[in-house]
Amino acid sequence: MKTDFLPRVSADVPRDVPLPMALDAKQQVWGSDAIADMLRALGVPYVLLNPGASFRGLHDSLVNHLGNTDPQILLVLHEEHAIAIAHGFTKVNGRPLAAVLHSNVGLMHGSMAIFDAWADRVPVLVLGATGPVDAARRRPWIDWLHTSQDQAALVRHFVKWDAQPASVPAAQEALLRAWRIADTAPRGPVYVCFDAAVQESMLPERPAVPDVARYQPPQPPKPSVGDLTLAAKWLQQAKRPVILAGRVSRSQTGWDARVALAERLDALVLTDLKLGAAFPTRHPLHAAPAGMFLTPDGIKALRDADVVLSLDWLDLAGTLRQAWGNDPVGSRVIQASVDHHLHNGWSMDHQGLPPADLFLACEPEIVVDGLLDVLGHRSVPPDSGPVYERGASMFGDSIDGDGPLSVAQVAHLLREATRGYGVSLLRLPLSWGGDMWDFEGPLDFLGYDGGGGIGSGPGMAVGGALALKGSGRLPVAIIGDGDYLMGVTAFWTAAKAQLPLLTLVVNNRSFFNDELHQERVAKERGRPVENRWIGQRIDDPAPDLAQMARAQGLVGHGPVKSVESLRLVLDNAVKAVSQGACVVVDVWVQPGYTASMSQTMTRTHS
Ligand SMILES: Cc1ncc(C[n+]2csc(CCOP(=O)(O)OP(=O)(O)O)c2C)c(N)n1
Ligand SMILES: [Mg+2]
Repeated sequence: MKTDFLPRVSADVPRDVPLPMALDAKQQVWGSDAIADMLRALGVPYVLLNPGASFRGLHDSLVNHLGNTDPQILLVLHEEHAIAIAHGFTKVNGRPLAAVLHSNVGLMHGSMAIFDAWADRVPVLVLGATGPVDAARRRPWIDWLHTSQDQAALVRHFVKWDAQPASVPAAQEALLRAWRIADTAPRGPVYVCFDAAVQESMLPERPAVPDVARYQPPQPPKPSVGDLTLAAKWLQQAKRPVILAGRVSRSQTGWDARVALAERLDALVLTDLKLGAAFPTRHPLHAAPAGMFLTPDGIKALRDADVVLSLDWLDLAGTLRQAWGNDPVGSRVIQASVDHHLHNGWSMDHQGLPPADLFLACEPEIVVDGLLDVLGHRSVPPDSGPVYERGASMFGDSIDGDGPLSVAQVAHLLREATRGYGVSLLRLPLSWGGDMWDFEGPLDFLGYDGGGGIGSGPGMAVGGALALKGSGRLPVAIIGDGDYLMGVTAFWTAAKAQLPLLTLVVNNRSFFNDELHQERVAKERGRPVENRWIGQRIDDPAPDLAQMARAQGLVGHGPVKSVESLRLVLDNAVKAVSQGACVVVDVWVQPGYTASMSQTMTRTHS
């Protein structure tokens, strides 16, 4: 268990309290002190929260029993941000955080972000509270409002496990179990709800904290030798093997192993812009620019494949369908995934059911390592080379044009301004194209939010920046104006914690994705396409996005409307962020998506 605590990120320490607070035998100990001790024993570095009376006991214990150290409280302005920040943090380094959500209303606020973390297979220790379960102990009115029967039912469909322990020992056990379940693949959020009466019960003595080392997640399963040998044989004998690099880890070792496997097999590799960077995009075996959907080059590579190795690819069935349409899938399919353990009858986030001629129920890294162990040299030379020209959309746009900026131009100017920095793209907008930026390592891009919840971008960017603080990398989030506006108050936590972060808002003054949907519907129905903007445009008045950043203590620039001014602003912004500033740049861009994104995204139900 990793119990090395991370640095404090802001200065909120309790006054007049010796830290860490010394406990002597005479001191009173409360139920929530034991819960806080357990969080410390688990090695939780930060606890995101917005306060609420239902967990005033736990709040007091974090502050006055533990001295707001290990874990440290980070205050958020909305519960959705608490989860999104934890989610973004864990995407970078795999380490789960805790978020405490006030009884029922706080959990309701946090629920979209919990769904996002679930769909992204990212662990979050979601803690909550209820008014006293014992009705005789409830204060009039408000404690009754704070109490729901089976509160976890609000989120049970998209957490891996939940509990409402009725005593302190049960709370310790629930935390140990929750932590282990959350951090066992497929990973995901868990929810533990603490009865206010348990938190506020006085204990006769400080309970012993269980030894966390004895409650570790299990070792990940390995494929059988027979299955590995068969997979290796198919791949080795394939003429045109394709690797679909999907939900893989952020580890450099895993990255290097994927490259080695692709090279050993001469396999073309496809990647997915919904997920974090998984393969070097400039590698000759990277077959096509990543997108939210397969691009035409990707479709061609997949359709030509005779063996497909899916490394926990997201929506394998839908992707194969993009290549094969209604024809039976013509290649052999090897699936490496444990995702099926999470599938339930409520959420369709498991996507369609893919064929799997060989199903290795293991995490992708384990399968890649296993294959590298058993693979010999190729017996048949590959008969296809790389199929796409890189950078087409990036350089297709003239960089010095006078008109409104395009997203491709913004990408180009950002690349210029960040030359020499190790950039981590924490988020990319829907209008991004996979050939606008090259990925050279696993932290170059962190992927999307899993659940498609607009408003997640700011919080997840702040979480990513928290995890990268002090790493020497330059955290950059590029987000849509709609996403920014829904989640903008998450940035206050970044200012408070003094996190370096550059956020570019590619501001098309619209929930533009949905303009495309209205356009598609209008065309189909023979109705006026010109009306597609109604109920979509965020204009007249255009909100002052930079001002919203400044109002929360960040540096805000913009609106920036030309190549020249963006060049200047970005130079300054990058310098400022490298020296610790948290900066938002509002860039006005013309609306537009890549062709394959707009076509596939808005396709009709036929
Ligand atoms: C919580 C939530 N509400 C609504 C949507 C539907 N939706 C999908 S994309 C989108 C537009 C996002 O706007 P913006 O971030 O500005 O990106 P743009 O489409 O303009 O590129 C909306 C509203 C959603 N995904 N999530
Ligand atoms: Mg927009």
